Amino acid sequence: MLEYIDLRYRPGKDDVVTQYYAEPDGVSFEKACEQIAGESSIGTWTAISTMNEKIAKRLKPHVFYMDKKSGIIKIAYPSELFEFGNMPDILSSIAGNIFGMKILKNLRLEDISFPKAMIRSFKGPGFGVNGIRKLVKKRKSPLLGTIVKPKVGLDPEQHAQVAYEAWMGGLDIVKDDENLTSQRFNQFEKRVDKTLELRDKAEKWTGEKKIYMPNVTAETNEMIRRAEYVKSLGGEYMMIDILTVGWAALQTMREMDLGMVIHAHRAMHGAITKNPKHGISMLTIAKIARLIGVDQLHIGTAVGKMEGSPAEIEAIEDEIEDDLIHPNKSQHVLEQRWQGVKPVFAVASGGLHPGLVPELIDILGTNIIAQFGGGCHGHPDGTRKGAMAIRQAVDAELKGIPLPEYARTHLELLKALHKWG
Ligand code: CAP
Ligand code: MG
Repeated sequence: MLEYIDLRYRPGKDDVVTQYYAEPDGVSFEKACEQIAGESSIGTWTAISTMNEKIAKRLKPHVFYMDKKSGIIKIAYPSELFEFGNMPDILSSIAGNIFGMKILKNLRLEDISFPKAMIRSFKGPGFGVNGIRKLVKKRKSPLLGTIVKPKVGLDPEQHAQVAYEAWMGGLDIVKDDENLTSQRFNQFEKRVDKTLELRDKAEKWTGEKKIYMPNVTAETNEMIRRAEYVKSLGGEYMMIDILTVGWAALQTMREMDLGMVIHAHRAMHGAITKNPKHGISMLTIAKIARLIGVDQLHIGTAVGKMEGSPAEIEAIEDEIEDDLIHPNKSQHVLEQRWQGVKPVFAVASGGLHPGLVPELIDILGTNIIAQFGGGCHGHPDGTRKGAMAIRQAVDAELKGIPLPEYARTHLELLKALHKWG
């Protein structure tokens, strides 16, 4: 009989460590812990004749912490259990069958910590925060962007024109929406041609670096083809809906080493992260995305239309940006030493408008990419003025001037505040 619970065990440097929240259904908490540890590693529902002491000794996990009251369990898995550099394999173990076991009412993977050697088996971000700041030529202030709206519906010319207006109004970045790929009325290649053409024009007129992030999300080979197309036209970025394409596809895009920045949109994360008792935390998803190697990741806004408490979002931001070893600083559940893996740029997007800028910067700081969709194109005087209002709000905040005061001499901001508060 295998026994996984060992509260005296201390995780070693080669262990993968996970933290779960678990609610048993009809069994004791101890039994639930045993089953979670077993099903996610070498066990099954009953003792088996094919198991032997040798396998068990080498590969068995240890439940080294459990607290019935809070439902928290921590498990250390020997890293030999997993194929390095293979994220689907790792997740099929520690985030696989266990979510479907009848003996659990709820189960949530709250956090995960990877050992150094496993971290090294993934590429990590190619650019990271510093690489992107160098590319955009903005050293300190937040990078400002918009999402072309309506999400889907414009043709390539209209799309490019909206992008142009946003750049001319002062934004650094324009991106496609998560559900715009290559629709019949807005084909990928045509859109990229037109939009990059107007990007060049906007750069010429403004003297500023302008970024376009085309959504390459598709079947993997098609995604590669689209990314290569963007690169052939002088585009530096690709946007990927990382959860709908899947981790293996994302990993392929990173391993291709195209020398392009990867912007990670997290569409569908709510299906996995939203229930606080079940699923996988956004923190865990963010760690996996960083390990595979996205450069920018949507983490929520704390103040906008989407899910996520300020504390949770700050913790995720800290985690994806932490490239140093701060043994005591971590607010996270499990400490992970990233050892030189580049930090990821945090993207705040969803329901943002100029009036929310002070609160946003107060919570997340200035080392963020802030994106305004409706909060740009919904401006009473259109996209360009909307972009101007956003830039004015950020300028005011960086100068320490209250928005209503700054708006007295900045009409675009005044109109935005009037509309959205
Ligand atoms: C923002 C956005 C983003 C969501 C995603 C949108 O537009 O482009 O996809 O915010 O949320 O379509 O809604 P708005 P998250 O500025 O018009 O809201 O970053 O939390 O995953
Ligand atoms: Mg969107």
